[in-house]
Amino acid sequence: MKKVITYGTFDLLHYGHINLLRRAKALGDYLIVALSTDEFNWNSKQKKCYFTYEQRKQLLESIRYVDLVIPETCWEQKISDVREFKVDTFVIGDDWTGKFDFLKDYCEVVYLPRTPEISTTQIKKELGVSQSPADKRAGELNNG
Ligand code: C2G
Repeated sequence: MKKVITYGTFDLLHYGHINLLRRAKALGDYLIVALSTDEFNWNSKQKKCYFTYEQRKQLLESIRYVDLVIPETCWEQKISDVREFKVDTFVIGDDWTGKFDFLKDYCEVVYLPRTPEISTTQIKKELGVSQSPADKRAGELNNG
């Protein structure tokens, strides 16, 4: 069984996330999603999620491509995750290209093209939801 892992916040789940998860699953037989906890999002990504970890976990677990959801509590857990779950392939969007090449010593590393026109930050902005520092920065980058 070929095992794939990916990491993310997946807040306000949208079709860009689904496109990523569908393509990630197509690379193997079993897809693990390491879902950023509320604490990790706030402390390490300055992201304030609309949905709690438990709500985001429930949404991900209802997706046919997802086989297991585990918590992502820190940047440093990836190597131990790959080893513990005997992962063959690490997958993430190409906004992270190069950032996780160190995992090539442990598994295949694949950066997939993002779905360009949609993002949680954009949704929040268009709905007039108050933005966290990370949201503001992402918005500036998108408009840069
Ligand atoms: N994504 C995508 N297309 C979009 C939006 C997101 O392909 N329009 C992908 C991202 O590239 C990522 C996944 O969906 O692979 C989840 O995106 P986020 O929830 O924004 O996750 P991120 O904050 O990038 O967290 O340790 C890694 C981090 O936890 C990744």
